[in-house]
Amino acid sequence: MKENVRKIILDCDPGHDDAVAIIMAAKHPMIDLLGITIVAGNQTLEKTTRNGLNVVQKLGLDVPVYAGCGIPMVRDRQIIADDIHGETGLDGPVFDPLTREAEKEHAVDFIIRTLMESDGDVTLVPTGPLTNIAMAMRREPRIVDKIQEIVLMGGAYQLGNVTPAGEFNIVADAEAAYVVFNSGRPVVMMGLDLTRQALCYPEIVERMRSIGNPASELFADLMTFFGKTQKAVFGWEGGPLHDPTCIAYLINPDCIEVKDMYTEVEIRSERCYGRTLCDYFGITGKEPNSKVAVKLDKEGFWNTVEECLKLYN
Ligand SMILES: [Ca+2]
Repeated sequence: MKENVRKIILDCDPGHDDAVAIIMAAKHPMIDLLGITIVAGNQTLEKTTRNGLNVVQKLGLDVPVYAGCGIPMVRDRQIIADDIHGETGLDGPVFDPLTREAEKEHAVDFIIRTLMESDGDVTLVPTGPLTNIAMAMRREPRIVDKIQEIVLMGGAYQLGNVTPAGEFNIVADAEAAYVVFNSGRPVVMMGLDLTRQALCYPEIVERMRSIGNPASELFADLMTFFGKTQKAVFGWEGGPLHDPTCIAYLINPDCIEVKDMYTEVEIRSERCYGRTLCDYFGITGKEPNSKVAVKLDKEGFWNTVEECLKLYN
């Protein structure tokens, strides 16, 4: 039984959907959440760190939180997604005054230390820009062979969301994404092609709220706000639950169909900067370096979300 437990580091930029990923990962018996590392993305590092701490404090989670990188590796300006996540980066729920603090150790150092001390059995789960992960790989290249798998949210083989070509997490630090996809370690990519199949409609919000515990209430408060901004920006009736698809894949891989593809990240183009070029048809003849998610079993996915929320009863 124990060998089915996945040790993970959740590297995130909370963020509404990141918050749900934290909720799902923290209590599930198949996941051993070693730490939460924070990166700038949906909001500034100061705000995303605060948001991560607010979530663990609210739910009384005994998991360390590490602040990481606040600016991308190469690009000059950090892009944020305040149109989607609001001024705080986690608008909607009301949190008590914050007393939880981030660990003293830098997120990049924690990632390196944890991997170097491991038996090669740690999976990285990045759900924000890939700055922390790429910085760790460059700072200590010996960690690369120690990574069991990288299950990330980012990219798209079809349509982007911050540019026609690009998805937010990759565009926010495409050089970092380039490093990660070229690392030689197996990457599982939950891109927009998949996450747009995970629209959290109002009836799903109510289904989860009716579980009636602190986690389900937080989920519902988060998704109610997220649904409003998604409708304003993209015209959808529900927000795509991007980041939690990574956690669902680890718990219930049958609910997500993946396809082997060679993927590289465009870093030189002006218009297509941050494009994930996923070779769906194998046109390049290059050996696949990624499993790209293509199809979501919606009922299986929502059942997994529900199962995770019920663990807080
Ligand atoms: Ca995120």
